Amino acid sequence: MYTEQANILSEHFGLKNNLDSKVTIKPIGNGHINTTLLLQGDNVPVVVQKLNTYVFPQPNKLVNNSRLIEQHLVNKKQNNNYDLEIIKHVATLNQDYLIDIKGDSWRGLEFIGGSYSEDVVANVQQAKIAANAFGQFAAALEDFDATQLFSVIPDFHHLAKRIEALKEVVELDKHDLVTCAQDEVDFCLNQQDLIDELETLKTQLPLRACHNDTKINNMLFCSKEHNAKAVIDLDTCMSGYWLFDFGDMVRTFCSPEEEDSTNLDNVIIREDIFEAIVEGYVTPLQSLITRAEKQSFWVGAKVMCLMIGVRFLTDYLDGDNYFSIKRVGHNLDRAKNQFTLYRDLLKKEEKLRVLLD
Ligand code: ADP
Ligand code: GN1
Ligand code: MG
Repeated sequence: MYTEQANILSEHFGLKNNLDSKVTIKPIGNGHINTTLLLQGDNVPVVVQKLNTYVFPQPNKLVNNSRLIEQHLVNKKQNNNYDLEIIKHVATLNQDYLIDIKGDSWRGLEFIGGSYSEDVVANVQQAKIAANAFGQFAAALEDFDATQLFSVIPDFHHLAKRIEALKEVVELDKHDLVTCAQDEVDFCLNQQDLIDELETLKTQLPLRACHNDTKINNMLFCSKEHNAKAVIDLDTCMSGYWLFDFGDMVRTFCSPEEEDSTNLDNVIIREDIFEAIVEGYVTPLQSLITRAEKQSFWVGAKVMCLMIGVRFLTDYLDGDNYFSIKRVGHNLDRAKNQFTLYRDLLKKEEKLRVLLD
């Protein structure tokens, strides 16, 4: 697979010393959006990504956004104000950052070797390390002017609009699937209180430059030391509220099961992991974060567990156009999993909320 593209890309990136040099290409990671592959020729390997233009219709704007963040972090690092490695774009020999191959948009990223990503957090220590990395990333963007960023996905974390989108696909029911998910649909359409709570909160919080996709596999651990190596997947960096970044960590770190697990009895919020996220994330933000912001994290946790479930459910009913799937009903499984997690979060409110005081 992708042999032709591998040859074209390796020429653009100058990875072959001779015409008959061999290149290899293989998939890496478990991202749901782009196609991510490791390309190896005679020289250093390059991560190549076929950008998902259904999700990101203007890939040049996306690359431009990530490169602005990249440059900001490089400056920080030069001044010893950022310790992590930085995910950097690789220019082609013609100094381009996007390559068109048969209508597909490809880009190159420096491979961050000696690293691994996780899909499930193994223990408290790992949660603290990862949350701390996302906290360092957020702190480093504190003086970044987020108005420079193009809104690659407008209203990305707008719960009310996500529920409206669900209503639309339910009304259309193009694939005759609503009956397979009626309980889940009813559950989502009954969440007006959370929508209202979020809208009120937003008026009281500072807008920040956010990562917006702080799931556990969007950071890399060091293979040797098992400490944090890099925050990656900067595609959705846009202005927003830290509560969403906190919430997405809760959503993806706290469950001992993968996001698509159908073993719903095991889908729970691990309280000690929640506590580790608070400590890990807030420590680097100590001098920046407001009290209201820290308290808003509870709403962030609820919103993200529910909202990503709503998005999976919407995509299921819409015919699986957005998230990559590996089996029929995959998005419905993911949605059920997220709603289970959301319900467990609500059950544990009393114990968890105090950790944010
Ligand atoms: P998606 O947008 O589809 O989620 P990501 O940019 O998150 O794509 O990449 C998917 C996975 O590929 C990551 O979770 C990580 O495991 C791996 N990966 C991506 N970029 C790099 C890199 N530069 N170095 C090492 N691994 C990477
Ligand atoms: C997608 O790209 P990836 O796999 O890191 C999605 C996130 C969802 C996540 C659910 C651009 O993240 O918003 O929370 O799947 N990214 C985009 O796992 O929609
Ligand atoms: Mg990703």
